[in-house]
Amino acid sequence: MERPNIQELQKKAIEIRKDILKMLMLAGSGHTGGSLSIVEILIALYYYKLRNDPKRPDWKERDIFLLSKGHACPALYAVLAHKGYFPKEKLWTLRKLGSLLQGHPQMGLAGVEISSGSLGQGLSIANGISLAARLDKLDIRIYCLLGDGETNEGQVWEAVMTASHYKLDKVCAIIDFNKLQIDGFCCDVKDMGSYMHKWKDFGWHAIEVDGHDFTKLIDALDEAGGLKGKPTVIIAHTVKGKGVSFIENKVEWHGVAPKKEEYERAMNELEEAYRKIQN
Ligand SMILES: Cc1ncc(C[n+]2csc(CCOP(=O)(O)OP(=O)(O)O)c2C)c(N)n1
Repeated sequence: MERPNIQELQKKAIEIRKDILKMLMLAGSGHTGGSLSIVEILIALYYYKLRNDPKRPDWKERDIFLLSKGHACPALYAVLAHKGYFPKEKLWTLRKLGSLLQGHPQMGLAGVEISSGSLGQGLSIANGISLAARLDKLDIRIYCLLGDGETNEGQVWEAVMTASHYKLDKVCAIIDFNKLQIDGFCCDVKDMGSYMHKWKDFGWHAIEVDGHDFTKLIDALDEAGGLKGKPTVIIAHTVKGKGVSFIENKVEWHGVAPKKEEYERAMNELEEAYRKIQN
């Protein structure tokens, strides 16, 4: 697979962040911090690793992406629109009555594989899809993005054991390790200790990367793709609210949208960052 131009991906990340903030500002509610932290992960998947075709969202041989931390769907919607799954204008209908772009993803919107938002379920679904694909002799990969707070859910660990028991080497979990969750730092809410040790002890291949570094993400996805006999987890260190100084690492920005004036400040910062990439 040809490696993408990293500078182009970095520019795309800024365009996506701008759209996420516009969607949220227009909606007047939604999850800002956890959407901004997953932008590079989504771009590395959709602009490099995933075998997909926006014109044929139901194509049987497509790779599957599951957003288990469904509340971060503004990021997914923006990436799907940029890829051409649906027209970009739809983004501005986020959370509006009658829109398919609700505050948590629902099936029916092109590119959305599962309805999610009730945390903890995505990895179990990834396992089910992988087992079914094995029966159907379909050579597809399944990627599941989870929040670090989400991994407090017991169901996640049932799925972790199931994936290693059945040697589901087509399953790749990615943890958005931004260290924050809804009401504080993850280590204060429920300290999980070392993620690397936990996942490895459960029989997974574990890789730790900077989740905003495209080169590292792409390498990790390639490493996961080549591994046989066990599932892979990519523990991606990220910053909640990444890209906007006054949103970064602030728990208050978990579930609120920017107001007009905050939106404009954020746009200025992102446009400045875009200029720096170009020069
Ligand atoms: C089963 C379930 N319990 C509680 C919630 C409420 N909730 C929404 S987001 C969130 C925090 C999740 O933290 P994390 O996975 O780290 O997401 P991030 O901080 O990256 O947004 C919680 C507890 C939920 N959506 N589902």
